Amino acid sequence: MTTLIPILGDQLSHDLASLRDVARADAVVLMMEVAEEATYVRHHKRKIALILSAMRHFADELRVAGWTVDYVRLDDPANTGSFTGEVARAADRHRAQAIRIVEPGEWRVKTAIDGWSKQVGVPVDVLGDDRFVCGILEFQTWAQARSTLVMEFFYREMRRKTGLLMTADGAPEGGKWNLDAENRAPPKRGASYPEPMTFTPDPITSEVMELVAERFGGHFGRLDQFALPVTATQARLALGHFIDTALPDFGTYQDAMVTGEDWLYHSWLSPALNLGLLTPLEVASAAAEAYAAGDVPLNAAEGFIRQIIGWREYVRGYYWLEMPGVASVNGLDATRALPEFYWTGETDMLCVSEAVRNTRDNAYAHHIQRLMVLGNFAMLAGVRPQDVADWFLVVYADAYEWVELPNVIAMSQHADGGRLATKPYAAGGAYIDRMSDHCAKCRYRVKLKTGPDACPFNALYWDFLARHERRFRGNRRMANMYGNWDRMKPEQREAYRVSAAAFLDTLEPASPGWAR
Ligand code: FAD
Ligand code: DLZ
Repeated sequence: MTTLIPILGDQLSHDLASLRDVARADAVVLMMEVAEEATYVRHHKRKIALILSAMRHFADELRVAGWTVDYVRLDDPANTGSFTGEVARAADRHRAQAIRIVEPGEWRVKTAIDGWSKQVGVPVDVLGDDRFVCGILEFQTWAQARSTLVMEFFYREMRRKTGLLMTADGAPEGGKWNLDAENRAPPKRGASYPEPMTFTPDPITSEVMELVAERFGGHFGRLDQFALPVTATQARLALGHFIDTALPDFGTYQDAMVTGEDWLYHSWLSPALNLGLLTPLEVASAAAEAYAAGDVPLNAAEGFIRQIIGWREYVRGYYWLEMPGVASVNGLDATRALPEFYWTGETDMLCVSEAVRNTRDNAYAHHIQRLMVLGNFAMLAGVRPQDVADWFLVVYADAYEWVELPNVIAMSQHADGGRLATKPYAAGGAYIDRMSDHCAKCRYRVKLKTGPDACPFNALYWDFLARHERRFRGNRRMANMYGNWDRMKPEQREAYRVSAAAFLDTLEPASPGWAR
């Protein structure tokens, strides 16, 4: 009896559940390069190249490990272009009597898989993805017992579950669960930043890059200067390099932004993590070990581990809890089209143009660029959350809907009515000025509140609060902001609103065809 084991492009882990407890002689692993995955949104060229190269490397590794791998290439003339079409063809080719697959990372793909047993005529066994620390049902049980989904409490459960940064008597290392208060320093003047580890494309990656240039040349982003890890071995080297060179300062400067510095002390490990080249536990454990060895301070190790076993696991749980509804929510009734400069980078706001440049050149931007610049601007300007979500899904090498959608719709756009975040991540120019060196170099003047030379974030911020006053005035966490608004003279309030309207009028909507 032949069991067909489809492995999707973000399931590149040798310890994948579907590869366990099955005799290699009775199984065929199916890997499929399909056009639909590259075009359901028009992914960044670098992201497509990363996934195809990592898939080809992984298939070779599986063969060396003794698996029979049926690998369908994108340029195979018989390729149907979709997972369902390729699974049906392969089931036929191998006379498969069973299909086993690990649950996918996207609702769209889950819906397709749910139809396979009927369409293909073979029973399908869908296994849980135990590469995550928290299972989908486990998160649902946790969520059901609560009225609000506070990440911090979920994170503590994950610390207890993994034992990471826990003392022998079950207390958090250092006495506190969360050291975020120590992790908000502005960038240090004249600091130098570690270079992330880069990997020169080998023949497999070079071949894929040519294919991507030919097939998807019109998609957003730069393809040259590809430097990402495409195998687990490379990803582990990158992890070790990050721990040695950047992790010690990761916590303190986690929220900083510096012109021309694309990674600062961030790890750039999300593309490899989300492909499955690294597991979250392996990455978080490496940080905990560096702390135990005295190589990194607690605020760095804790801050980093919280992102992995806290936020990353939490947004995945949230995605599967809230889908499919959360994909179409629009809690702030935002209707504006995404501005064209999200694709071209052509804006005088230096913080924005820098973040778009990083995005275009590297298929990357660090968290604060995503949240407090690109996401914040879109929310303040009232951009449709689904336009924003499409953009984020296209442009980042680490973007899969399970992690992208909650971060965009719920965290950055507050479009879910505050289920994930109790208060919107809204900020004016003063925040960006405090956390970056951008404003000093920007053509807009951050200290000016209104008028054509004022930083647009200033008027947009107050205009946002005014527009949503009914929704947010009663929010205790926003009382200070409305207190400030109330203390302003009516002329000042009016000037903010006029200035915001004048700026919003200048925004050119994105040309169609960039994302879909
Ligand atoms: P580091 O700063 O080094 O952090 C370490 C790791 O922690 C990351 O690699 C990542 O795995 C994890 N992490 C940190 N924050 C989050 C978070 N909020 N959610 C999930 N994991 C987190 N992350 C993605 O992996 N894919 C996305 O598509 C994505 N879209 C985002 C969209 C918006 C609007 C926002 C605000 C955040 C988004 N994030 C996304 C989360 C975060 O910004 C990225 O994980 C991080 O920037 C990746 O860079 P890094 O590996 O250098 O991260
Ligand atoms: C993103 C992506 C792309 C561009 N191409 C492929 C592909 O050709 N084959 C594949 O198996 N996976 C690809 N992926 C990743 C899938 O979109 C991802 O595995 C699913 O969305 C589930 O998360």
